[in-house]
Amino acid sequence: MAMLTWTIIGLLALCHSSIAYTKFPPGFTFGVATASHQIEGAWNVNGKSENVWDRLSHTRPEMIADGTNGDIACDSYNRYLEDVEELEYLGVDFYRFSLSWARLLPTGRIDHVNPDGIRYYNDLLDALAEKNIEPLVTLFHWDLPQTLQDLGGWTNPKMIDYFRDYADLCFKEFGTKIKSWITFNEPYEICEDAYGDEKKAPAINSHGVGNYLCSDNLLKAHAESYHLYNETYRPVQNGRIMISINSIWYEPSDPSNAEQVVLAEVANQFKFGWFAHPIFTVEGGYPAVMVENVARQSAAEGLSKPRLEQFDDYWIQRIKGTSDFLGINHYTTWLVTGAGVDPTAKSPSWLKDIGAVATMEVGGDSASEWLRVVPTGFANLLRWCKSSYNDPPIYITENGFSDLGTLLDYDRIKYYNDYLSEILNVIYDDGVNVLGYTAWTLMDNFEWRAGFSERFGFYYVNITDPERPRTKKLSADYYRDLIANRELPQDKRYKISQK
Ligand code: GBH
Repeated sequence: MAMLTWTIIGLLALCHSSIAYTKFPPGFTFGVATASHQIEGAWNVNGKSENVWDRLSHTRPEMIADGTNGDIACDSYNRYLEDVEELEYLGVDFYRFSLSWARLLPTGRIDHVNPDGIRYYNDLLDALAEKNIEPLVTLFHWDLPQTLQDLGGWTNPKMIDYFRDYADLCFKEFGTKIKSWITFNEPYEICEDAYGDEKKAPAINSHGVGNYLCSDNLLKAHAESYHLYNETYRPVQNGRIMISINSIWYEPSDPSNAEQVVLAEVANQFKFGWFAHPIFTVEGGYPAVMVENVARQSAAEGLSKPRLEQFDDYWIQRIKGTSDFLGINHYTTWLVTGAGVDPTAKSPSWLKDIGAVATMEVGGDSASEWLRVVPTGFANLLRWCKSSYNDPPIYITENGFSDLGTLLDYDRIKYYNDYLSEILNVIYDDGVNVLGYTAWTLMDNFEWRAGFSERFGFYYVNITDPERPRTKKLSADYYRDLIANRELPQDKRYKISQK
């Protein structure tokens, strides 16, 4: 009997290990990401104007954890060839980086193009082409020209035209070299953290109001630049264009608690659905539950009009379907514990409008308070995206892990390994159409309000040395092996035991 039991356990173990996928499907591509303000430096050099992060870090340095700023950052403006060497070592198929609006258009508007900005990005693009690394380029990764912020930034409807003009310039100047575009990086962070709160520059903190003005304008600006590309540039340039939406994925703390299940879905609609629903669903527009909740709260506040209103039919149609792929930035999962107002919520606010309380007490930790290690949450998010958005083709446009900068970064390796393993699970078991993966990030860089205190890179950057030397971490070798073999590395030196 004992013998039989052991045989069965052995067989089960065998079966189990044979379903731990390690190989990526043919055609799956790998890249690594950065963003202009986090790496370039040269903040006031050769015609670049001030952006909202320059302004915040210079005038309110106490708002940056370690008092650093993006003045020099990784000095990629001068050292981009070192960046390209690192990319070559990793062996990536593509490099995701962003363009600095204030470097290209110092007034923010199209009236004056800065030739040095055009030159800089052409030099970078040529260096990438020489190494056969495809560019995946973000138009807006948070560094708004201060001139446009002075006019209200994303709360001003004129931003729809200004962004379209900026996109037009980029398509025209770089479109023969760039075949893959991302309009916005993480609209949630822009609207909620920067306008509805003070977690990001310009730190407007117009909670419950500015955040929704922002989303109205940002989604329209996205749609207008998509249509411009689609109608004017795509026929000759043959590229593709998408948006990258970020998630904190919410799960019920107790999956058998029906109220928590419903509230986790509400939270996901407020977070991911806020920007995904208008673009990726058949009906379009903001999620119904979001419109209803904000209307109910607004009425209770005695307002004659809700703080967020549904788009009219023209805009619902105009915004719908304006992304060739669903770009997902994903790092972590939080747990919904029940109904109510989160104790940290301001009034009014997006957080109060949700009407749910969440906790970060889940998974392993990282150097970032908000980032908990929950690989299964990634699989759940991806399955949810497949069913909520009609099985879209998906690119993971960011995923990564922070520590304090150690070179033997086993925790980062394990994070990548476990999250990538979940991607394989959903590809093979659930048919989720994930086509590519982007790791955040190439090298330690200016991590916004965390400064350089939280580090996400494959390369360590010494920011006390003017040469900004970069030192390879062990995770760089892990990612290089992964890409070379299109398979999760098994090598003992990474200290990961495959399932
Ligand atoms: C990405 O944002 C960015 O695109 C990238 O530039 C950045 O360097 C990278 O991730 C690493 O952070 O605890 O309530 O203050 C990730 C989005 C930003 C979501 C921080 C959670 C903190 C929430 N995350 N945010 S809170």
